[in-house]
Amino acid sequence: MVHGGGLGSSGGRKGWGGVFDPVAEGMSVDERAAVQQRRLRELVGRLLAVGGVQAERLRAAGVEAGAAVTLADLAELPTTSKLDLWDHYPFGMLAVPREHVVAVHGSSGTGGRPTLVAYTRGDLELWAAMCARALAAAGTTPGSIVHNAYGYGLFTGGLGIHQGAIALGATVVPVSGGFTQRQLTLLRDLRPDILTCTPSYAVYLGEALRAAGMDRDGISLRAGVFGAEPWTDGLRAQLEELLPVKAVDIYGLSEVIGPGVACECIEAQSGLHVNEDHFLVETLDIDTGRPTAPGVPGELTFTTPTKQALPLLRYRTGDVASLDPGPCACGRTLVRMSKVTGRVDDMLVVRGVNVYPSEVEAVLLAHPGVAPHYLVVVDRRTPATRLLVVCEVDGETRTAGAQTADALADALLQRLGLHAEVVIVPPGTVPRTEVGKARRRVDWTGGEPPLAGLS
Ligand code: DLL
Repeated sequence: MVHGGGLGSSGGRKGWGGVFDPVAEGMSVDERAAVQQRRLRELVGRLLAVGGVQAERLRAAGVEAGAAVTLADLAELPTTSKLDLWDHYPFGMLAVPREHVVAVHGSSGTGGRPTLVAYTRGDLELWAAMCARALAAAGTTPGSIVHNAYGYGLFTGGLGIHQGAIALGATVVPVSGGFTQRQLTLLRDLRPDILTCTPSYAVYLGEALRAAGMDRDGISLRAGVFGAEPWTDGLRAQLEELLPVKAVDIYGLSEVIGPGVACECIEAQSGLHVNEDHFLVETLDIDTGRPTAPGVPGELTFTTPTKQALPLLRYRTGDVASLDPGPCACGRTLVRMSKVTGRVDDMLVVRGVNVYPSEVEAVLLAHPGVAPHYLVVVDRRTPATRLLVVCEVDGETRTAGAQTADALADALLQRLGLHAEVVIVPPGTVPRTEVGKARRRVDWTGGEPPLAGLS
């Protein structure tokens, strides 16, 4: 199945310096704008023809079939958000008959309402090409061996990178997450050159390799493609020390396609090239909703004109970053986004799992004796992020302290799919908010504990 001009006008195979799609990734800004405008117009026409919430919003904004929408009009078009996907869960926003969907994926941590996304065969091809671009940007070649330790399953990380490695012609080792001893054996025996996983798991693996006595020079890896959670340049330095890799950042989200929306190049390691021929990117001012200028942080917002099953117009991601249209040492002309610097809502990403403080609250308050005073502490002092849930309980429950903490930890694991350490504190310990919004979460990046008694 073809996407507009195809996945790559070059046929999408290896080109200059290991670039997967030299034509698409290196075209002039004007040429790309022409491609984007054509695709945007097709998308608007398609959404109007299919009907549904996006069509209603377009019509309400005065856009009818046949409208000569230009790129300059993008900022005036209606937006979409996670709420729309939840409201139309599971298949209410499909732009194709359900039978054309060959796979579904989704994101974790949303409790009873997973964010479910759907792919046609063509969407899977597009996704594979996007991940192949990202892997190639990290120095992966058709002869590479990719140790893929992103989780396989509903999460997009494992299967997205898997298909991308195959599209590139590399050898993929679908090791998925966990079973670290087995991972060490495979790293030793298969001698992969590329590691793909979350940055926190990369630290874990690196430390396990060290503990197993494998010396750094004996490790075959030379690049790591790390994403699915926020990480800093400080962690990049630590990772490059721990493992013999150049570490690059890969960004994506299920709603847009999964991994492969943007990736750093190994030449510059400085900003993530957005595959903007397929994912039109804007950064929106959080207060006004208007596009911010290059270099000014705003909410990353993507339009996916070539996706078939679930095309989204101006999807507001909640992730904050800035854009840099300037030239890059690698020769790609694709705009670069900064690392994600934060979220507009209070969603946390802990070890690759999305956590909403509101879900933590739901679990806590479902337990008799737990008071509505809690604090979610994300301990980021070390790369192996810990999630601490501090809560108060009434006197009677307090005598059952350890049992309550264990029961809550179990319930949180069930709901979030993530291990949290529950700390029960005496009544009155968690700070109260008298004015403005309650502060339910704290990022502990160093210094004194945010609450007495935490360690
Ligand atoms: O995390 C897709 C992915 C898989 C990206 C593997 C990269 C590698 P979701 O589970 O839907 O999809 O979570 C998406 O994770 O909105 C961000 O908040 C966060 N995120 C993803 N990549 C990065 C990154 C995948 N490189 C949510 N830096 C996004 C910071 C990231 N945050």
